[in-house]
Amino acid sequence: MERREVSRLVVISNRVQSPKASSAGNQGGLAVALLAALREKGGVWFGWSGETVGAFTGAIGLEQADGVATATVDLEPQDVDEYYNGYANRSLWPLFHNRIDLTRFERDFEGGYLRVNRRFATTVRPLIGEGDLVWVHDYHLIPLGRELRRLGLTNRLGFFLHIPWPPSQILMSLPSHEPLVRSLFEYDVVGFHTPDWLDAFLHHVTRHLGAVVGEDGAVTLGDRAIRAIVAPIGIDAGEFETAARSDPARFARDRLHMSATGRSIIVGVDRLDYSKGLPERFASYERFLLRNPDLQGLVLMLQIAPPSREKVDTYRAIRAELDELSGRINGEFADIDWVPIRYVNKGYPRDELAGIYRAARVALVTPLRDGMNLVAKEYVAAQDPDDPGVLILSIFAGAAAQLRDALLVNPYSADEVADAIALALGMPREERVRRWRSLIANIRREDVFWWRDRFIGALEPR
Ligand code: GDG
Repeated sequence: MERREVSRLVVISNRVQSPKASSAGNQGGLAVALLAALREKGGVWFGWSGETVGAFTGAIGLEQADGVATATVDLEPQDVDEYYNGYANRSLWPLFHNRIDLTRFERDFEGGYLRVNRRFATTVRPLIGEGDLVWVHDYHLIPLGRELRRLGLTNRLGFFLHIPWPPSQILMSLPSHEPLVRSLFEYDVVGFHTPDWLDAFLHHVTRHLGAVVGEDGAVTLGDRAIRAIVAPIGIDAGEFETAARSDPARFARDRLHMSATGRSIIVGVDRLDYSKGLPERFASYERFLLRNPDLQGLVLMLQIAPPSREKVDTYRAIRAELDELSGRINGEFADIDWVPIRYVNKGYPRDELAGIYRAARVALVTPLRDGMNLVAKEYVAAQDPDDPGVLILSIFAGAAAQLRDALLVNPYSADEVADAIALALGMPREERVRRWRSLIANIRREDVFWWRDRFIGALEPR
């Protein structure tokens, strides 16, 4: 057998992004970066196909496109209910976003989560060669490392959490939180977006599990020592800056400008998710309109919010709440030739999205809690360097740790956000340019390739 000079990369995540989507321009930055790494190093991306079958078989669907191999597996409907819609999106997601009020704890969910993690491990195990680096993504697959170790895997194993790490008192309301957290010690490297999420993790494992942080930064629990690192994800800034100058972007921007008839556009783009602070955002905008009657009729807010996770009741509830709220605000303020909020429940191709960002004088990125938030970075990258818009950013988005020159706000305070909107709309060009230059410098430097290399650099054997 041919000896491998360099280690291959095996990426494992809940869902796999098909390399075919990249030619259609539908790929997010994460997929672009991981596919590029897979292309360079060779290897495979493994995950759920998104399809269901009557009974789990473990049969792998292999695809090879554009120099990258993807391997997918179908799940049973019960797996999807308990693992994906259940434990991942009704237990872990709300809890890790501090929404204990929306969190459901069910033994069946946990059972399904562990079962699917075991199924993933057994299915992907034969695809992993000696010396391959294995990089597991996100909250769906926390115990996967442990399941792979149980099957005898000794490779370097890394885990990256894309969402926040919760405070201990919240985490501890999760039944079986302890084995879940302990399972992270089966990895070699565990990564978070920000120092805050890392600190919360370190606090928990040292205070509640007796782990010890060594001088070299290694975190030891029992006979396992791991490295816990900060690696903030970025975007493919170059690609997005180019997209913003493309024909489809220009077309979308012109269409929006024409329909706005000279009004200043305030944009929001979010998956329809309760963590994104959309009702609070609408209420802040309403406060701004009330406080600035002279500006009524001169601004409009465009909120793009493609629905997500519609099988989960809390997502249906937030959708109904926003329908009601946007309708009420529009009813209250609209005139024969003006509607204050355009609320759109559909997604747009990436290049058109770049044009929409560029058309907007202000972006409102006001999540109540967010691991990072890539929309903030995309908005900045899409701006015209000579006449850029202003980013209003929640202090509770991971991105606030890097984007210090945004207008940072507390999203729970309608007054504070309303003030920031007024400030942004009146901000002189010189200040907009100064802030934008500082933001774009960070976004270009700490891009998605920098993030990937930082993580893989920590994972590679030394
Ligand atoms: C999780 C974490 C972390 C949205 N609408 C459209 C569209 N989008 C794209 C955006 C952006 C992506 O979806 C959303 O990314 P975010 O980072 O804002 O949020 P999550 O989906 O919650 O992602 C988050 C991220 O993982 C990465 O680690 O930053 O904190 O929660 O790229 O552009 N894309 C298109 N049309 C739309 O209408 N094409």
